Amino acid sequence: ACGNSDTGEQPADDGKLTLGFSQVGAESGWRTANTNSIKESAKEAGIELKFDDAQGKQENQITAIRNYIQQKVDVIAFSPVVESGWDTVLKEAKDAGIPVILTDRAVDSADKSLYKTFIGSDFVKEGKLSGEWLVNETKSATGVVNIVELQGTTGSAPANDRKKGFAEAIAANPNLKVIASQTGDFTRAGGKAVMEQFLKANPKIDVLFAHNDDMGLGALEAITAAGKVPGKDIKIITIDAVKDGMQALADGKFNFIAECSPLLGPQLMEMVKKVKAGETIPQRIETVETTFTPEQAKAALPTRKY
Ligand code: GYE
Repeated sequence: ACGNSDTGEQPADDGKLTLGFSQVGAESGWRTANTNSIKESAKEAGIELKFDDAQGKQENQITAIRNYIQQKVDVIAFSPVVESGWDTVLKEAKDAGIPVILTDRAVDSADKSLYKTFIGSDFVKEGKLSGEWLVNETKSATGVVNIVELQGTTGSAPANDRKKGFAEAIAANPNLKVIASQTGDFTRAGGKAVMEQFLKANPKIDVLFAHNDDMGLGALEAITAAGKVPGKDIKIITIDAVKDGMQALADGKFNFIAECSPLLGPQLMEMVKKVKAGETIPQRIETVETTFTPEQAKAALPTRKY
């Protein structure tokens, strides 16, 4: 960072790069692992990190980004809670000459010059892989298969894209029907509360598709309380593959998980350095990930880092 700071803070004039990062919040196990990854890798890379937790609110993220612009950080990175509504603040950063990197979630801005790159998963693919597993699992089923869906945070890229990918995949079998779909906001409490309503309103639920592990874990409580056996009476598909989710899968309470890696820190720090050095970087950096069955979860758990 350079120049005088009028915020009362000491400017970092030790030659260190300063990164301002605005995080979504602390809604899930995934998010905690993501925050840890960013903090640890900043330290390892010798980058000074200014970190803000927006508590799930877009307006808090916009405020944090404006503060980073004022503080003249070298690079701004953030995980946008929802997809739309970013053009104005992104233009402000661009006009101030501060490069922006998107991590984890995308924005829907038409002007791609507003950010340098987007590092993160292909959420449509995660939804598709989940749906394809179900199509294969139910290929010999004769009657209608009733599915309930717990969506992530309304308006967020992972909720929009996972829903889309799943719907596209299950269209392959007209017997697969989504009978209810609502947001559980990516939290355990949300997953539990919405699953309770689903169970009350629908006597026959065959499958739960939850947009993340945490909502699936919350739903487990509702399912058990309703006297049903998770993983058997109701098959459960989730996304993320954090430790608690993997444990539920290994225990046979979940049936399938599409992985979404939260370990984005090292790539982010690498790109921060490249951007500052004036190197061109790819517009899109896609995270490599896999899927897990119960057997694969058992094998992977002992060395799972998050
Ligand atoms: O799947 C969920 C978290 O944006 C990929 O956000 C992330 C999602 C993740 O709350 O657990």
